[in-house]
Amino acid sequence: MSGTLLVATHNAHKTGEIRTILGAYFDEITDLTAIPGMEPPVEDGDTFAANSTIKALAASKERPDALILADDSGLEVDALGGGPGIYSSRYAGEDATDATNREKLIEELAKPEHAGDARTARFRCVVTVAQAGEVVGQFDGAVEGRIADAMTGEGGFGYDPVFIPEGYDKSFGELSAEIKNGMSHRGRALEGFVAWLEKR
Ligand code: ITT
Repeated sequence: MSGTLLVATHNAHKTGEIRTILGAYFDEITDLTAIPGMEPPVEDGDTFAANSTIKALAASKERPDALILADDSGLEVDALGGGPGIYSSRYAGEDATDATNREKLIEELAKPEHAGDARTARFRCVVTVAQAGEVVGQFDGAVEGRIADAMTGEGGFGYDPVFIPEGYDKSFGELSAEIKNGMSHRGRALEGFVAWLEKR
């Protein structure tokens, strides 16, 4: 396969993982750094799928000839009623960073009202593919796991150092990129995309 894939994200970590997973299928994988003046769209959908669609269509409007792939993802924690979910990137507030989001999550689950709660959680990802202003494919993926009591590891990004995938006793921050990508929400959503590409 060949050509360029434009990933509709400002998150360089997502671009990096997507490049690692899809590198063999494209000559080039770029992201929104290739469209410097683009206003980020308002992600006001109430599902991962809706926000993923908003990002894909906004980028497709700017680059109608390009194959666009948007990724909307987040962490659902059962003890928080599925939160932060679609609000994962802003969990610690408007100026949140990956570090403040992780700290807030660990602090929240350490509160007495959550003592004894299950720490089960999952990452979800919805990938939307667009071309010429239309959605041409949508794929999702999830990985089950639990929230650690404290951060471990330096790898990955976002909530990786506090998420321990099912079947492991180490966080995504400690596990290799190869292990993470082979089982992650993003890896699984991209498997659907690859199957679609191969049929196209
Ligand atoms: P774009 O919208 O520009 O793509 P974003 O980082 O704002 O970038 P989202 O709105 O999809 O992306 O928010 C995703 C949130 O979930 C963000 O806080 C991430 O750190 C976190 N997240 C997503 N995938 C993750 C992963 O594989 N490992 C750890 N955290 C992840």
